[in-house]
Amino acid sequence: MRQSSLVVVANRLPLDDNAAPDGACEWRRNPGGLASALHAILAPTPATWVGWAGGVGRAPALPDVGSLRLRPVSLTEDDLRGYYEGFANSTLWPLYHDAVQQPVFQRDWWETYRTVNQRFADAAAEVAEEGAAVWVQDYHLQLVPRMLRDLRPDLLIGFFMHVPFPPPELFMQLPRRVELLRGMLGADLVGFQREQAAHNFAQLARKLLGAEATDQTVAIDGRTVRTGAFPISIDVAEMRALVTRPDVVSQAKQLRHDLGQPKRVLLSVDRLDYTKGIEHRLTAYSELLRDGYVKVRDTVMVQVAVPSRERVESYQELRDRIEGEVGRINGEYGRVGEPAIHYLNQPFGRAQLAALYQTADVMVVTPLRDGMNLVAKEFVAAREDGSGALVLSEFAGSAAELEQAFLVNPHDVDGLKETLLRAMQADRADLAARMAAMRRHLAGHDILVWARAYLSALDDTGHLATLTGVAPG
Ligand code: ADQ
Repeated sequence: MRQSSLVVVANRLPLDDNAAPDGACEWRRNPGGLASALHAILAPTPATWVGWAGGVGRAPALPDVGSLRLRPVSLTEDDLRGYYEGFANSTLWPLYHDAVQQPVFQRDWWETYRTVNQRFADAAAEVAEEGAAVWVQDYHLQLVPRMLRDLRPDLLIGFFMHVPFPPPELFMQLPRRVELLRGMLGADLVGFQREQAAHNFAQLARKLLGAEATDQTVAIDGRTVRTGAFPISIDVAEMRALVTRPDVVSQAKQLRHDLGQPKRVLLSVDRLDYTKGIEHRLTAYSELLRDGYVKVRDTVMVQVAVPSRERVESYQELRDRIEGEVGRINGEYGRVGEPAIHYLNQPFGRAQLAALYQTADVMVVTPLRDGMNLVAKEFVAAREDGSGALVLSEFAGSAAELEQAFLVNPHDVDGLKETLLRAMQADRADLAARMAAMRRHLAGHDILVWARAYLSALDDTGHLATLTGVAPG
């Protein structure tokens, strides 16, 4: 068994589902955001990624991707239901997003979640060399840090939560709250998107475990676990390279032509998820059409909603509701050849997404709650000419950084309508000043800065830096 000095453990492997039979495979740009986030740093580092390859049953052996080794973890149909669709995505996901959808507490899911977490921990323990750093990702694998510490006390263990970490009032609802908290506390460093999450975590450690905790450290079992905010970002250079490519520029022009050369294009790009606020947005837009503030010939809205978690009932219901509403709005306000909303329920390549971002005049990112939201950052990075407006929910982690966006509370539909109008009518100089400030921020806070900040905080002794060559910032 080949071992690595840096191991990433995440639910999914960063692969296409259908790697070519000759073994050639590309980085998977899956709609989940995590793979796109880690792509930039791992490519040049000799590391192993432990994760599920997709599909059920025995996982195939996978070839390396450049210097990255892939260690697949297999899941059965029952594992998928109990661990992935059940505990992770029907209990934790809604609860961590302000319970905007009622979390489901089904007792038999827990055992599967625990067993699958153990399988990931065992796989990580197997591929990590002596003293290696293991970086565990997200709410699917909250028990892994402790399991790994029990197996391999020599390891440096990091955990990063991509989604919000909720306040005690919500977390306390979880039947397995103590085990989940203890699981995370197996790490040396627990990272979050926002300071508030580290604060919530400290409060819970005090309340549930009687630990001594501040917003920076939790003392437990004679160890000190460090915590902190590490807001994730995107590969800014990649997006900038994409939008200057001649084929992408002409694709963007073609898109605008195909949309009927309207005065304004509003764009939203989301995973089809109830946390993304798609329904609130549609309500606001349809009322603007009804009240005559927006005319179909002048303005078009493009809603890209990439299919997600399609076997989970609440996602099927959401899709039906959204498609019903888009149909109603187009039926009522569209004309022949001129729909009010262009709805696309399909995945896009990176170049296509870049062209879409270039086509938009107003980017509408209005989740009800979101750990970060990379789409907002991708849009800003794509605006090489400094034009365009970003309407951004206060409840997205990115709002703390992109302060010059048109910030909005998406629950307040009247406020949302008013903000959409302000963004549509803003003058160019105002928009340019806002965009310039956001682009400056992003230029200094890209994915590499994020990864270096996290890894150098994890590796405060500098041990890992010598092993991997991932130099701290
Ligand atoms: P997500 O909830 O998936 O991520 P987000 O951060 O917006 O949300 O990332 C989505 C990614 O998927 C983006 O990179 C986007 O370009 C891509 N994408 C969207 N629609 C697509 C389409 N139709 N085709 C192809 N790609 C598409 C979770 C958390 C977020 C957190 C990220 C990273 O919920 O809050 O920002 O992880 O930590």
